[in-house]
Amino acid sequence: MTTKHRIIQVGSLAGSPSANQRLAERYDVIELWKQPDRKAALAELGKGVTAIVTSANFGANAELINALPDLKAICSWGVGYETIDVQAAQARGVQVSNTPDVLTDCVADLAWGLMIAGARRMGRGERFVRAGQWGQVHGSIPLGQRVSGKKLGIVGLGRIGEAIARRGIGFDMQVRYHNRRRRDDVDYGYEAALTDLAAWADFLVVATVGGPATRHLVNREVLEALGPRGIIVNIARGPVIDEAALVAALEAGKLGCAALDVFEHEPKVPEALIKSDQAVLLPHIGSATLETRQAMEDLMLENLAAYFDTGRVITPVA
Ligand code: 8YV
Repeated sequence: MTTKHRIIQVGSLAGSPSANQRLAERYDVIELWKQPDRKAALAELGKGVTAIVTSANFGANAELINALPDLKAICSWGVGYETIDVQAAQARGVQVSNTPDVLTDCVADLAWGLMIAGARRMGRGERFVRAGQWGQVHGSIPLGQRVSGKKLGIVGLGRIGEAIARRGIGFDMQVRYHNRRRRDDVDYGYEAALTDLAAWADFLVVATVGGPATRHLVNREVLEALGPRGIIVNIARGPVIDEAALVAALEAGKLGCAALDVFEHEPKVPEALIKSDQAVLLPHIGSATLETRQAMEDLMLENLAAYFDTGRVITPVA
């Protein structure tokens, strides 16, 4: 009888169709989130653990990594990995994998859903109908804004940013982008200064990575440059936008609309946004389709199995 590899699962992957079950079937899983004393559990059970399964939600910090003397691989469910201490992992020769590509289209689709919902006031219209106001009050909801043919600014032209940009061509939009560096392999216009991109754009879509390097990249100046009719969309990470500045700009009428799937302190959402008709709010569901969550689960499990079979994960983060 072969013994199962011992792994640590940092949190429950309840948003995945069958990840918890498949992990439990294949591996000797220590469910870290169920341990009342995490430090004591690691000291007692950590020896012999060769892999961690996690997600951006749960992360893997240096303390966890260094508490596991036999650790060789960290396999994350999801594309973002700003909460995993990759440096600490690499210093120990631990491989880190994520699940790129498989979620790109669904996240890009959701960005477009938010753009259209924001511009065409779909949330407000839905609330109006559900409240039984249609036919009860004079008129309808305030006029929205046209989407087709407008100017689309992308903050972060990576895989997801590009997929959002491609969809813009189908809507006859002009597309420009801001990145740390100009890309030679795309035809979209480049803006070296984010405020310039915001001043030009009708829609500014945040698709950059999270983490300290991009925290509050979208600040008061950027939001005010986008202007009173401008629409900001975020499908990336909440902290990329200075949320207090966003609320202030909306309240002062200096920004047209915020359509958000992610928040600075999620799952907490500022009361001012909840009350605002200028905001469209979703609970971080960019990748949340059956097909994509299944594909993320499969790729996470394939990375784990590949490490155990060949010594190499398939999609390393760097
Ligand atoms: C996940 C995500 O739902 O992949 C990512 O980086 O943001 C989402 O797809 C979630 O963050 C995993 O924790």
